[in-house]
Amino acid sequence: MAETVTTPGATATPATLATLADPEAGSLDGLVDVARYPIDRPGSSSLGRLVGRTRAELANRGCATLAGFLDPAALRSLAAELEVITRHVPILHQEASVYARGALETDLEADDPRRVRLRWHAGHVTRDMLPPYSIAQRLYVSPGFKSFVAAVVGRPRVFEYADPLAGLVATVLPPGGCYPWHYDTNDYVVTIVVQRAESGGVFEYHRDLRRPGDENLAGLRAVLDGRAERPAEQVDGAPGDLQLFLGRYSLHRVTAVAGNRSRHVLVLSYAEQPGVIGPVDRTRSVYGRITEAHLLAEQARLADHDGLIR
Ligand SMILES: O=C(O)CCC(=O)C(=O)O
Repeated sequence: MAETVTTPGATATPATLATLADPEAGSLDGLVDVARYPIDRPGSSSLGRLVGRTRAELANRGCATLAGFLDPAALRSLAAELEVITRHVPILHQEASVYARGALETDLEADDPRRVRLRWHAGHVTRDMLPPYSIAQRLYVSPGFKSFVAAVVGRPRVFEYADPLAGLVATVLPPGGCYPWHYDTNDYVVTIVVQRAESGGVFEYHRDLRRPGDENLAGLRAVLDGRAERPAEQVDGAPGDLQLFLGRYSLHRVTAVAGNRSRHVLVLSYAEQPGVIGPVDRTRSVYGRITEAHLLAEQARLADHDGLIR
């Protein structure tokens, strides 16, 4: 007889439970086109070849695209889920620098390009808005998916964020919306296009504009002034495509959305250590709000501060 778990008003079978986010289960079947992208076959030569190809593309272009990564039915469910949730998402008009770290900018010279404030016009479906049965949550916690990301970025393991808002978000760009030039706080980010704009809404980047130990302020100034040495690279992914991108060193943006349809992109971020919670100033600036976890993490960081800038 099938094992059952009784809840008020419902009887959940193991099959029902398997449709909830769970890092001990997390089957990829029905989420990812595993026939084309065999990330559910650890140790197989087909997965080894896929990892090798993706790593090479990331190394050559600073960005790798896996076309048609999501299973078509999962993509339809994800689009429908986001369509409902985005009705509750505040669309913010803000100004922030490429770091969105107001607290660190006040000590910089007035003409420092790191102080230049750019216009953001976007909303975010944050992780706390996504139910555990959503395709987004199930994919984010899946061990097979995390192992694949770790293998591609050359890390032994990657961890989910502990941040209640960031880590798993969907960017929502309404008609006229845009995401200006910025750097990410984490080394790499995984995105999945869910709904394209009618036109515009194109992802652009300047590969490795900064490097460890070199902020390249002249290069940043040139991009912000519209006189970059080389044109930005562009990626205009189709719904269901997965993109891996090195956003800590490559300055990037999304161009203004034209037409009547909003652009929705799922953004999955992983960290190299467990327990990562974003800083209060950046979280407030990007998402328009914070949580108690952000305040507690900030207090812990301050208590642990040795007086040096980090
Ligand atoms: O919406 C996108 O395509 C990318 C969003 C982005 O730039 C980011 O999350 O850092």
